[in-house]
Amino acid sequence: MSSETPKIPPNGSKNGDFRLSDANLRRLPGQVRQPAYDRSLISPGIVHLGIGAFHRAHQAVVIDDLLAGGAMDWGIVGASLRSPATRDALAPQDCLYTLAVRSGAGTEHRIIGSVLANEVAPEKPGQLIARMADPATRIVSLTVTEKGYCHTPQTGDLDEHHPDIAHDLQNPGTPRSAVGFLVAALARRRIAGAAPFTVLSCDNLSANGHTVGRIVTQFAALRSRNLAKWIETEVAFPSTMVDRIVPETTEADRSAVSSALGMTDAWPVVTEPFTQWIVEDRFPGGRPDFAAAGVQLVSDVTPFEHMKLRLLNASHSALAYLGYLAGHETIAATMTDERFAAFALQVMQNAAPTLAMPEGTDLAAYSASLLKRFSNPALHHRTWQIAMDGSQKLPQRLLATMQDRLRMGRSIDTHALAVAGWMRYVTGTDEQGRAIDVRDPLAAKLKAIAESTGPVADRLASALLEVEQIFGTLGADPRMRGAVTAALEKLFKVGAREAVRTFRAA
Ligand code: CS2
Repeated sequence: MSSETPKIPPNGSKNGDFRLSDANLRRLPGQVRQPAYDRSLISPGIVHLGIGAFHRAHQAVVIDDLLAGGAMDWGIVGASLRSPATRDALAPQDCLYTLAVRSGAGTEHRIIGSVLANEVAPEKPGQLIARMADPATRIVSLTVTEKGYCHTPQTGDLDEHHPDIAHDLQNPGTPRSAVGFLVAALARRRIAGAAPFTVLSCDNLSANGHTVGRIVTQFAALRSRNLAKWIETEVAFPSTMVDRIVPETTEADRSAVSSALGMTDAWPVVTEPFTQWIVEDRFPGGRPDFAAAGVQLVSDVTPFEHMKLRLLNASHSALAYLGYLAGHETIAATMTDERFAAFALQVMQNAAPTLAMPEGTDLAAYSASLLKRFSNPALHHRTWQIAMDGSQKLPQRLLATMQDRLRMGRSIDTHALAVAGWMRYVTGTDEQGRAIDVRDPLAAKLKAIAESTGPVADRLASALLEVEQIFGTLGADPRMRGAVTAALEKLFKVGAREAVRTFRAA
């Protein structure tokens, strides 16, 4: 989810005089797949909050398929809640962009046309609320990342003291947070006597639908009891499991894609061949025929969500912290060290007994496919990018599994090494003494803790385990303290590479 404005001249003069646009589609090389529908006939049915790379490589592609199948009133209006960069890059391109699917076998380019407009929330918050309040909007979906929910990850409750939440309660007509926008638009619909939209969270949160429903209702209750009641009874918040690896787009990606197109695309997205979307089928206001585009519709997404968070995202985070500390820039590079790959598999295998999957789910095959995906040499997925926002990610990725394993009387040593990797990482200094650019809403607090304890494993581990927003009651468990302290001691002593290489679970 890029935030930098791409350095592309507005006239696209890097690649001849052409810029990707509706008018220039006819100039594209034959092998570049194009929207198979007349874009001028499409109208919006979805507002998407947080139009970053992930959305554009995942949900927007599904919608592109559905538009080609005739679902003409399900186009997307994207919204950025912070920066105008996406709008600035895509507006001169009629919101078209390239999906570049990369594997060892090469790259396939496809132009996606399902995004019809881009709102920039801070510029015109009222306009975004009006779009969401328009009865034509039947779904409001979100990819605002874990921290975008302004909640306490450990409990799933709204963080009433979050500065954006405090602001939005004071200024309900000009909100900043996703939650503030959802509640403002729902309130508008309620007053107008209109049916609500369905809220579709597509972030890697545990029980994402349930969680966003709870946060929205808690926020609404701070405004009006009746509004909260109406939301509770009328609004559907289906949970979803989303999966596609989408690294941040780089300058190199932009120029490679633009060369392949023979014209400039200021903001393509680059991804892997794999894509999966599992959605709970609760859409009182209607939905497109998702299944026609390969989306799996289920009545309860929880087991799949847990499987993905505890196998994919957990091992991803483990590789990110330990791989970064060992000097690896990308996940694929980390995976070339077979001890790291074995460690990632061990994280997955440790999570498996904590899952209750529907019959026929083959977790071993799923794990094997994850290892393959992580090893995709064509994806430049930085360990640093995945290491971001650990305070928001650890609970659902690693800690929930540890809690379950402790309950089952099993060892937590494998996960403890991953958590210790995070602790070592958030000290802000790497193994060579260089600064780490730690991005996390709690970065300052974590750094202050690390400075106060110094690099002393037992003191640092104890102090970090006391951060309740992250660890809850697990932090006080002596078995947790013991395992994490031992792992951190080892990390300080021998470094991440050696700690992983010599790791043997008890
Ligand atoms: C990654 C995810 O950045 C991260 O934290 O673990 O974005 C991951 O790539 C996706 O969830 C894959 O579906």
